[in-house]
Amino acid sequence: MASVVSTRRDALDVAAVRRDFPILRQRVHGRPLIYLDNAATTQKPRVMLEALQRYYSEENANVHRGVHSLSGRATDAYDAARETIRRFLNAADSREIVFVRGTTEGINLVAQTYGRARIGAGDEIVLSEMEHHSNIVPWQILCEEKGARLRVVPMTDAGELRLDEYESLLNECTRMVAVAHVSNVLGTVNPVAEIARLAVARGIPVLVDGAQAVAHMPVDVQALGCDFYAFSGHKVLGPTGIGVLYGRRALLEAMPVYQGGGGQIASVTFDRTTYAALPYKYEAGTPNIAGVIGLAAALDYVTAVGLDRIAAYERDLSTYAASALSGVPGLRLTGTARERAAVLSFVLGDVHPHDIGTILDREGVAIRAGHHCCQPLMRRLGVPATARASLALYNTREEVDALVAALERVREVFE
Ligand code: C6P
Repeated sequence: MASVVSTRRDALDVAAVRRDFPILRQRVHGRPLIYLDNAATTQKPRVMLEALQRYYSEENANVHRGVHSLSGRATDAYDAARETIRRFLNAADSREIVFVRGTTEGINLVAQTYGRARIGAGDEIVLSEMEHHSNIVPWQILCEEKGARLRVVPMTDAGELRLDEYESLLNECTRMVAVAHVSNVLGTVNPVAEIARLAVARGIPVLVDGAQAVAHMPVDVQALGCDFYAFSGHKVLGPTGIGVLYGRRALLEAMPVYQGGGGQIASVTFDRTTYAALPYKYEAGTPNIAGVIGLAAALDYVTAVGLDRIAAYERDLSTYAASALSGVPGLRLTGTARERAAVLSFVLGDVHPHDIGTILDREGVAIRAGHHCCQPLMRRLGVPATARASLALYNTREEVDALVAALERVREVFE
């Protein structure tokens, strides 16, 4: 369990949290590591690492297959993890939780199953201008195959979706709305409950890309009213290679299968295959058992710390960071929406973001530079790339100060 000992009403004890993350003790180029690349992937708490170690050293066996004790124990842990994830998302039923490799696969699954069955020539899929390639390309592949087309919700210069424009894009041809919960570049928290309400009222299903939300705020898929919600384990303190697709049960029941293979069938003859019940119908092949168990441990950890508390802590830290960064001469933040998560993208004069990233690395500060898999958004912003600092529950004001000091070094180099 998390070593964070305090009641849920207390503020987050960041020093205690930091002790739970062994990697944060290391030095890079002789300086303490300041890890501000959490939107790319988060660091892992000891309890998660121990869960992986325990699984492989004490419980390793295939699930839902063996009659032996070890397989029974692995199966119990695997099934219990699904229930942990159901609770984490407040899904109505654990059969609505499908394990996938990550957000990307979750979205591809919906495009290739629901999309291929229900979307045809002349139909429209509504996305937003700030989507990650993972929530564009799978739909584009589908559009090319079916003769459907993408419609794009524009945003304001501050990085807020134009809900009036969104509503006017919904029509009798709209077959899907797919939108990010939180932008990985702008930090914008989109009003997905409102977006879902407007679509669902017209009978249009809504997929939410939750990659950048789940580690930073409580997520309740029933309250959001969405039909699908996808996220990646590695962005919420869990392992890589595991993710979750939540799907509303009636839709998952009706959709065709995704991949075929062992574990997802009811019976097979050379003439015909019938499929297993939910969620196994979508989970062909030996699953990522260790990943699932590690993910459940990670979610238990963030739940123990408290997502409300994490959200409040990160809001405060993000406000501090935005104000500190704004004080750096020549620095311009891209993304100033009113509702924002702790993602801060910026440009600094005409210094290339890759040069910023490289110089910051020499100071021990890890950020990301590039297009962040959002090339259409970069075009909208009128820049080829940005530098991005993305914060998590273990980051501190001192680390933000170190980022600002390191940016001063960048300015000195380029003056
Ligand atoms: N964004 C970033 O540095 P995967 O690769 O499947 O775990 O997640 C894809 C993905 C989907 N949607 C959003 C909003 C995302 O931010 C990401 C991953 C990382 O911003 C890597 S490009």
